[in-house]
Amino acid sequence: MAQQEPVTSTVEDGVAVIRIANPPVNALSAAVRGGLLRAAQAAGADPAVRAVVVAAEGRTFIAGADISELGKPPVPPSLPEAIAALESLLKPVVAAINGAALGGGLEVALGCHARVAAPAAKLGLPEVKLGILPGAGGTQRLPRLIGAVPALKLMVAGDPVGATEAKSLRIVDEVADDVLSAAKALALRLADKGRPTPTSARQDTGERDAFEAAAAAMLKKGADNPSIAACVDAVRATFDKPFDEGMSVERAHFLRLRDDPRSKALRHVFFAERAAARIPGLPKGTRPRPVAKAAVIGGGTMGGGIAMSFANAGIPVTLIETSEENLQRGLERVAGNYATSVKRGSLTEEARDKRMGLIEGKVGLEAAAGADVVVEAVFEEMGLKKEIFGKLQEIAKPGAVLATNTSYLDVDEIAASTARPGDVLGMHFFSPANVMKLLEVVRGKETSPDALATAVELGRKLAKVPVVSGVCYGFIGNRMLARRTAQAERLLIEGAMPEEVDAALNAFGFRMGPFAMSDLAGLDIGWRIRQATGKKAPVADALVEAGRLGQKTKRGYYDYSGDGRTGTPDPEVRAVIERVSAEQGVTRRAIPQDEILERLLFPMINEGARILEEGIAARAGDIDTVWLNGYGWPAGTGGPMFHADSIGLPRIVARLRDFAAASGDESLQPAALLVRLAEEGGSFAALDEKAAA
Ligand code: T1G
Repeated sequence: MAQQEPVTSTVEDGVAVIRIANPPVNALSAAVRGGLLRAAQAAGADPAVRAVVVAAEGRTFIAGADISELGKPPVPPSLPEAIAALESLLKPVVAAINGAALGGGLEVALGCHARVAAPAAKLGLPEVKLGILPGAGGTQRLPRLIGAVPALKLMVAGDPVGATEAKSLRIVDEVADDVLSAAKALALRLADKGRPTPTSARQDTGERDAFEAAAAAMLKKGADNPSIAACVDAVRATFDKPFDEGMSVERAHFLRLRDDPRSKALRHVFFAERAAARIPGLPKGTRPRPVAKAAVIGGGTMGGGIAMSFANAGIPVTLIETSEENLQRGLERVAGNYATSVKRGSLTEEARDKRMGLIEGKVGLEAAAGADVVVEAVFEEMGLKKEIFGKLQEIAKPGAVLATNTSYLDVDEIAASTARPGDVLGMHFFSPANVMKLLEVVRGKETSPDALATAVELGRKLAKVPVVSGVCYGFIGNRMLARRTAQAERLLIEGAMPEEVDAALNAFGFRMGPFAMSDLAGLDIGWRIRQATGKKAPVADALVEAGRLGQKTKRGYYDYSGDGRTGTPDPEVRAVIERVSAEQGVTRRAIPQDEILERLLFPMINEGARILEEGIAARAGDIDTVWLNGYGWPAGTGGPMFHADSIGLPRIVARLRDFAAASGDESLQPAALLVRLAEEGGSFAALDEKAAA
């Protein structure tokens, strides 16, 4: 099949319309850059052309550089060259921004002499989220267009703004429904005025003092983010240096950051999150079922948060409880959460009212009858769940997806309690459910392909990051977490203190270590699970028995008698830990921070390898996506499996063998897959690539 030219050009009423068509998102591949450059030159040379419009086909304007090209040797022409060719034309060039103009896409638009945006367009410089900075003049042109402070704010936040805000920031000149016609008209009006002034020729970027103050605040807040420092440095050049020199400053930072492991990890995260939404092995033509209405069973913290997620996405939802009293409590909690957002200024009262209006409270399971998807979020008790699913079989309408929010229980056993196991799956939300991005979609052995596709698509609609997991105890995330939890407890018994264990993970980039986390969640949660499964954790059990349940009792692994939120080490905890060590006949030793870190992370990676070899997760990238979005894994290291590749699998295998030998714990022996990859010189990334091919 002949490849369609990604950039075409036609002359209409004296206006050369340069059209970019590079599905799915018009990324700026080498072919697009080359096409833009040639089209700009042709428009310049054509005497019939008075003005130029840069337009794009499809939903987006341009989503930026092709992220997959960032790790490869550059192919000319560079994007700055293509943009310079547009900007230096003596005829006015107007961007017709029909949809998202992100990164290099916005930089193309900034190289034009004016911009028209559709009302739904989004404009932004998200490069910091990829560990880089705008690399095609964004740091030099945007400050010259709108001032250094607002420009810096936009690139440091990385979040796009809508067309109206872009207009008030003066990024766009006009907002119009028919961007192409409006851009053509504007281009011709500009042509009447003579030679356009390129943005790069302007010099005033605002008050230096105001810039330095804003920059200092951003540097302080993002001290661990090298992209922010680079943005500040490049924007500062707009005060001190002519455009071309500023471009060199930007370029130097761009190349350095692009080749940094942090940016490689963040690019992996971008693609892993998107790949996770592709379900392997779905029969061709599988279509998700339509979801117009939802029901959530259980108005506790979890159920309320899930109901909010539906309402936030504009899907009407019925929140179901067993009594009027419980229902009122649940609805009040939801209202309270929304009130906090309104108070913080992150939600308007109008939006709040609209969302609350989408949540209807009802007593009794019968209220699930009209829903296309029912999410059960009651206690973690198999008997209760089976009873509910048994009843739902009668109540729910045919074809409704029946989801359980269980975090540990066997979804197949729950499915077996209905006569329609094909409709049953897990939708495991993370707390707080209205905030946390991760959604584990648990595929039972009977789950039908279209029910699965429905849950994954719904997850994306709810603005979650869905990841499909097979059925096993704890699914992907909690199964790996259990390994870390067990090691954290062992480290205490062998000689570490909670603050040392937490500090090791903080230094790695987790905002919370396992013990601070446990104090926040409540030690009774783990205790109840251990009671149910017959497992023991002597230190944790002793703390629970001493009434130390965490922040809620002001005492857990730490003491919270101060402000109730900041824990300090507690001699009583030390005494408990030392007593347990003595009871177990362990001679305590000082454990270095790097050993603590390896002891916490490598057994998790090992469990991840088992999860992969058992087919519970389809890709290593799915496991990374789970940990990045549900457990606070620092994005700059790409997730546990990407991190394993960076360390080198042979080292991980060797260390796991050391740990197994030292402890006698055979579960620490490296997984067969890990050993095989290490011996072959393979990697998890290569394994994923092979699976995708
Ligand atoms: N490069 C390569 N592939 C991309 C891409 C990109 N920039 N953007 C999207 N895709 C793929 C994505 O992997 C997916 O593929 C498909 O397109 C649909 O995406 C010089 C260096 C535009 C808001 O960071 O934010 O410019 O999984 O599922 O929800 O300064 O994509 O189907 O195979 O996300 O409708 C900066 C990234 C680049 C924007 C659309 N730009 N993209 O969202 O679809 S760096 C970005 C997005 C840069 C310059 C620098 C979103 C979207 P597949 P999707 P969507």
